[in-house]
Amino acid sequence: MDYKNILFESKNAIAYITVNRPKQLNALNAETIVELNTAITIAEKDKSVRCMIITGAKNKAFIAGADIKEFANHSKKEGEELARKGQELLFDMLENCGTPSIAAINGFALGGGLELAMACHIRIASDNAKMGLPEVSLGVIPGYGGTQRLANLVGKGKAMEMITTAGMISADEANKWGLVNHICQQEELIPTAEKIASKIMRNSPMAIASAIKSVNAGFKTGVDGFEVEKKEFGNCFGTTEFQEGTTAFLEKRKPNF
Ligand code: DAK
Repeated sequence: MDYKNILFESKNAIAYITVNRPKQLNALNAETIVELNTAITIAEKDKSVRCMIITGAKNKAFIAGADIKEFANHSKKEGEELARKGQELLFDMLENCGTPSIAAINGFALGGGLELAMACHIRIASDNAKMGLPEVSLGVIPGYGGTQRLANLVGKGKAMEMITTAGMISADEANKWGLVNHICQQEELIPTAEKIASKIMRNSPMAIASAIKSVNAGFKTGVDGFEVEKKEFGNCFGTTEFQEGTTAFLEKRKPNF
């Protein structure tokens, strides 16, 4: 598969997905969204891939938002359709993907860029990173799930402030607010993501996928997260991974998932 806007490689059970438009600070255009969807779908289907790390090329930006040149001329109807399609194609599918994803935020993560990071399961940032949802400064609102996911992550009050001021926050503030889980120096960003990935990869992929589904269920309107958890818990029983996990414990050895 040839990609124009992203780099995609799998190594040691990790899929590395890098948005590669550094001249535009890795701004997300429609083609990039389709390529990301393709890469994530391939990574999810590949059972040898146990974790994804998503980042931006070079050291200035993770993703500086949706490509402003591209979305400047949409009509009202097109806007709603594109938001719906984009959310389904990339942001929702990434959040609901059974393979865990880590956003390695290596610089500006703005607008659609922060929305993509928020759709990942875990976020870490380099200490130079800056994050914000500046959409209202352009006369739009976050359209890729940002109003919902930011409020879920940092609480309604802080989300309201970030969205209505259109301001940026530092990596340090993002860490204090719970928007990112860890911060580190830029050269440590990918190694830190890999360390988290290696911890994840010791565990049962099937149970991880069930856990992701259960956690996400609690944030969906009209879905009872506790019910989903009970069902997913039950589904784990009788699986070879559950057998391996419990047998390994009783035999005092590491499980081989
Ligand atoms: N789109 C297109 N090009 C961008 C860009 C963006 N978002 N961000 C940066 N660039 C380009 C710049 O135009 C510049 O290109 P040249 O002029 O060199 O050709 C190059 O990247 C370098 O940028 P700067 O020269 O501006 O670099 P600085 O260091 O001076 O400033 C900056 C860095 C990140 C503060 C600045 O570039 C900036 O403010 N960028 C824009 C940030 C922003 O407002 N992003 C968009 C947020 S709104 C939708 C759903 C969702 C959305 C849209 C549509 N639909 C459903 C349709 C989401 C919208 C957003 O993301």
